[in-house]
Amino acid sequence: MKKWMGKIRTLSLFSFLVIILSACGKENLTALVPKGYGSEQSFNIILISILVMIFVFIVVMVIYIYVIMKFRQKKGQENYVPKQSEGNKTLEVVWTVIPILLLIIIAVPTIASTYDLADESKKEDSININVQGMQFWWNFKYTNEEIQTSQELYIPVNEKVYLNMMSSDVIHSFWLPSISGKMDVNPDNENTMFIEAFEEGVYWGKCTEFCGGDHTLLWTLKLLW
Ligand SMILES: [Cu+2]
Repeated sequence: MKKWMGKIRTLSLFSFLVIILSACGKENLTALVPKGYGSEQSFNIILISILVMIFVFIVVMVIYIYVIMKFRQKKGQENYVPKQSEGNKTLEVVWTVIPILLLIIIAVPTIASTYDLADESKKEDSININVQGMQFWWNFKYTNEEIQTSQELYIPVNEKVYLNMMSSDVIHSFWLPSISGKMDVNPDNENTMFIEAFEEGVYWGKCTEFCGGDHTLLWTLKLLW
């Protein structure tokens, strides 16, 4: 088989996979279309990180291509040794300081939103729900109302709702990708996080800890208004 035919076959296979896989997933089960407070914060940090990475990629590629073009060996220069730049203090300072600045650009919003999402100052005056993780389902107990639900969690729009989470067996991880970040649900200590949704709808949740054989089953959870 000719070489180019193999390349075309590989390319067709990958194009086919891209088309098929791009339709995967459920609506409201993605952190890339944020519809809640926590997921919006995560999404903004993802965007900042991608922009920083694109900036680094472009700068590196421009320098790389420029150096390849400008400093390639010319005819008659086989034994020519160009001026060596090792130990150049200015260059070393520049390529140490630039990554530090880029990391600060990512770190500041990340740390700010980590503290923001851990804020419990409004917990007392908000709806509190005790979440119990089990193999393989979730139980929701509204602490101020005499209501319990399982698998379906109902909350109001644009209001912070605090989830006090514990597991009755193994470690689970509670995640509503469109609404919030993840939180581990442990058997021996209570973890708290708040969720706030911006739009009415049905959202889906996942346990992201491999909590047992049936981990992949049943793990859909609805948020209804
Ligand atoms: Cu689980």
